[in-house]
Amino acid sequence: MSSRSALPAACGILAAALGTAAAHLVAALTSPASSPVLAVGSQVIDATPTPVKEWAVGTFGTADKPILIGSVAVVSLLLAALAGTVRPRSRLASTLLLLLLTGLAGAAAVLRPTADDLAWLPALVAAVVGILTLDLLVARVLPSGSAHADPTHPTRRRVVALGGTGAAALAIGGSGQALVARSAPPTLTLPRPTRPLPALPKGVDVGKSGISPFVTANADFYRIDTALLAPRVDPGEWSLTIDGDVPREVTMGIDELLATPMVERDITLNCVSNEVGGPYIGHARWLGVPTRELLARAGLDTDPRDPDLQVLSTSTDGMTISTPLSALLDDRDALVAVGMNGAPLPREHGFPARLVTPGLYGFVGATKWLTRMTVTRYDAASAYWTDRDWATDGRVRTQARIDTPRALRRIPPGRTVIGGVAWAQRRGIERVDVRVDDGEWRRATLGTEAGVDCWRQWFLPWDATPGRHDLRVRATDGTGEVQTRQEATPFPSGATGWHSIAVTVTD
Ligand SMILES: Nc1nc2c(c(=O)[nH]1)N[C@H]1C(S)=C(S)[C@@H](COP(=O)(O)O)O[C@H]1N2
Ligand SMILES: [Mo]
Repeated sequence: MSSRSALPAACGILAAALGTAAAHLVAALTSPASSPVLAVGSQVIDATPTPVKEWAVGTFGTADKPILIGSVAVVSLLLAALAGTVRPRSRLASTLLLLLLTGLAGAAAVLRPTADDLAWLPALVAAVVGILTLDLLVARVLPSGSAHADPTHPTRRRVVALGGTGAAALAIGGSGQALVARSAPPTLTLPRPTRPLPALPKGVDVGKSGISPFVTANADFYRIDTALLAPRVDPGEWSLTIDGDVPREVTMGIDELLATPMVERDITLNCVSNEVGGPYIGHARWLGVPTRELLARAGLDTDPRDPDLQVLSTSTDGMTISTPLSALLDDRDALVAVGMNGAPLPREHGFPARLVTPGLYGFVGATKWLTRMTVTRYDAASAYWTDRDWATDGRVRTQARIDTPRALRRIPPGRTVIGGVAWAQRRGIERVDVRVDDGEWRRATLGTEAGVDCWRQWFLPWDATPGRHDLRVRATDGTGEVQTRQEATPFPSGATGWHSIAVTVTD
């Protein structure tokens, strides 16, 4: 870019930056999710075809969101630069471009499922501030009257105008961000369970370093959701409604939910998008009310055992998830959970209440920021992932993962430990076998069984000899079925295949 066009382009970028920053601040005060970059980002997430999303999660992992926001920002800045570049030739074209840009952001915000009455406001602020700033900058920075005058000598005036605009954008956008992150997070006091669980049996942790701890700390628990900004739900304003094909609709506030007898359950939760050997799994002790008891309050006390019936649950951020009605009525103790490892749910994990359904991947059973459960038929209403062609039968597949040694590591020769975790929720893990290169399958030692819905640690001592080795693992579930070696991608119903890694043993 020649310096001739660099100045107008810089004006465009800075004007858009100031507009966006002002919009972010206004959004922070009125409706945070309507901030232009967030609103556009959320629409892009929802509109992204499943294969592209799979590729993004597979390639960037949980960094996919910052990368998405960055891409939206880059594209917007390019358009803003263009608006600046055409400005000396056509004020109309430049203004129309900025209106297009902010109009898209406004439409994105207004069309969000959770849009509130003020969702349009931040985009309007962005448009007004952006257009006025561009006018002012152009008047100060570009030599008046002619687009062809030589703009290459940066005067003090130019530096002050451009630098000042940039600094203002940073300060205003920064205060908006500080406001969003501000106030003390809402919290609540958890009741004691009426049926507390005993402490975990000894030996669930086998005591070998490098293996994932049996209980995942809340701060280390994987997070998967479509929310660019984890909803901040005020428990005082929260409610849960059970409606649809039920004899009587019920709505309860947080106090009523917390006053309902609570149980504790040890449940391993994992994501259908997890690749073989992937990180999207964790284990927690959950505190909550069995969904069976909540559905009974709505008059559903027997399981119709009709596979066409679902519970369509809705999150405060508009996400919808389909769970087979049977899974919420049978004796597996699916929960509306409020506690996770002795603490209220962290905001990222669904505060104040979420579903947890043993044996089902999170995308069909673990609605966070839960606010509504609608009993209906699969053909009468479809959930977010269903519309994106994911399976509705989200039963967890049997999997084993090698945690130690780490893939592609160099380790010294001699006695070491191969170890990891294996899971097959609802069926349990009966055995795990490990194979080094083309050797025999050898049976690993298992951690104590804590229940069929819990993962199990496993390990096998290994006398490592110099050279490169392939390590492979497979689990057998509680029904005696060996984990299939057939490889399948996460889409549409969960990855299968054996986890294997390569390590180099030094001499
Ligand atoms: N509201 C909402 N709930 C959601 C999701 C979501 O995108 N939005 N994602 C689901 C998916 S795909 C998974 S795997 C689990 C993950 O729960 P976690 O983030 O607490 O580990 O939440 C489920 N609940
Ligand atoms: Mo998931």
